[in-house]
Amino acid sequence: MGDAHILPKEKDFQIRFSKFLRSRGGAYDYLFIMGDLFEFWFGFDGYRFQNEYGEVLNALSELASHGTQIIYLEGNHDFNMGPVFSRDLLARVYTDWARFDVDHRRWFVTHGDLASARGFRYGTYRKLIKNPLTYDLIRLMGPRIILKMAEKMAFLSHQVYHAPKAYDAERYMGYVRDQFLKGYDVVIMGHTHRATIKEYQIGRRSCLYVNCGDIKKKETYVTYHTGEGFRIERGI
Ligand SMILES: [Mn+2]
Repeated sequence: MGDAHILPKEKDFQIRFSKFLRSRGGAYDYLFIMGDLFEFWFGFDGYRFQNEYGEVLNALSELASHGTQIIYLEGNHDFNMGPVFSRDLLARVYTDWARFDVDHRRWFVTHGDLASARGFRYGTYRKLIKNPLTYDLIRLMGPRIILKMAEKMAFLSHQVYHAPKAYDAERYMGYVRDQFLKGYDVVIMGHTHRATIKEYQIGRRSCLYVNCGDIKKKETYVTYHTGEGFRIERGI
């Protein structure tokens, strides 16, 4: 699941979403959070985001204590998820992408912003933002200032990222195809907010593109069961 872009003020959704998470306690071995679960996150040591997202974090913590391993793929609204996610929720956090070998198939898992650069040198921009120096600067400013800034920027980022054609579908699918050509059998992404399961024939190999959609507005997510495969789920 991913791309909920939860705002601190959206307490009603947070309560509803938390109930959904709690209802899944013990149901899954793994929870892949595909990025951009929150509208803004920068992990400061010792800052636990309880005022902003406490309800959701407590529900995730309960899931983890029921034995679900959380895996977090950082999106373009997520920075330094480690302090809360790795430390408190014992999640495995990946900044760019990850490979998993599941039931004899190779999965490539990433948020998707790296795939959707619109002619703009997004990779360079991403490295500039997601680097230790920038993180030091953000730490210097501290959570109070940064969260205020993020609140002001939320509107702007919504215009940039959530415009109807904010991503280049052709480029995006080109990136997916590149992963198939590298030998991956399954490519799992988020970012587009469009839940998808689609098969591609690459030579003799049958490959699968999976997108979890968004769990807030469209209430879609994807499950995987050994022996059954992937399924788009609707409604939380
Ligand atoms: Mn995104």
